[in-house]
Amino acid sequence: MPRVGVSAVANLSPDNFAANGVAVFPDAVDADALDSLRNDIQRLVDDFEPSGVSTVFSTDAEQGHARDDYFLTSGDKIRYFYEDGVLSPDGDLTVDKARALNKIGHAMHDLDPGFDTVCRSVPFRKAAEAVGMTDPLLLQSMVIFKNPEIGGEVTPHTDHTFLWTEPQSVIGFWLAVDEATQENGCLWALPGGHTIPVKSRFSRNADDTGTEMEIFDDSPFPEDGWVPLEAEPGTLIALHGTLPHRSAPNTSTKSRLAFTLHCIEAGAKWAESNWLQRPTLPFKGF
Ligand SMILES: O=C(O)CCC(=O)C(=O)O
Repeated sequence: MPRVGVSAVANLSPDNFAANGVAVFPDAVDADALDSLRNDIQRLVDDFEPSGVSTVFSTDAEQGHARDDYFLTSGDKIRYFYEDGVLSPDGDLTVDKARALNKIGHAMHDLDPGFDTVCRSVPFRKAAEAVGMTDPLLLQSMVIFKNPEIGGEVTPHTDHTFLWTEPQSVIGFWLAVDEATQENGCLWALPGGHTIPVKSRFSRNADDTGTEMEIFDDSPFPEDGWVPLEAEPGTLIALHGTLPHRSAPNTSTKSRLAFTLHCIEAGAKWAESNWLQRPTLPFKGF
């Protein structure tokens, strides 16, 4: 399998995307567009009313179904998801709402004009083109907070596991809004690892009441060859759907805000058993 080392991160250009499964676009989004995105994110955080959601996310076992439902019906909505451990047993927030958030998803790109503008802007469109997408559809958007001292780990995974098409077609576009470093939990990826056969598939269970993870291969991803994708604000990173990636918890005092957009090819079949369904919103392109 082709691999590059840490010192070769600079070679993760779109020209090598087929070999690496990851491409870095430095300075893709300019400072004004980033400021505007920051303002849009802040507006969503300000709009967020924790009271209803905290009931759904209470640790009470009876709330499990409501929690699954909140997630499973979020594909065509704008919804808020907490970090683990931020709720008391009664379902009350133990930290400020802005610090408690893990992410917002999953349809800002179609429901909110500010996010629509950024997602359908030249940098995302050109990046999709540069990594070989021919007829991309915008599938899901997420604000990923990774807040200081509370933002959790993202364990090694591939996006195809969660966003399954036949044939595989998903590509993730990850935008650094804040500087991302090893200190505050930057992305790590395994260049060339997209050639490893997919190990698992996450989907709705047979009676559509929750989700399940089907395991095809329970061996771990290789330990060697991972590279830290440290990124300045405005850097866009494209991740092939079968490319293993992960990030560490943010134990620092520095914020690591990121925004992601996942796209699929219009010609690929979107699985009906995928967790993400959009009954009220047909997929649209750029
Ligand atoms: O931002 C992160 O730390 C993880 C993002 C990720 O896994 C993804 O966009 O697929």
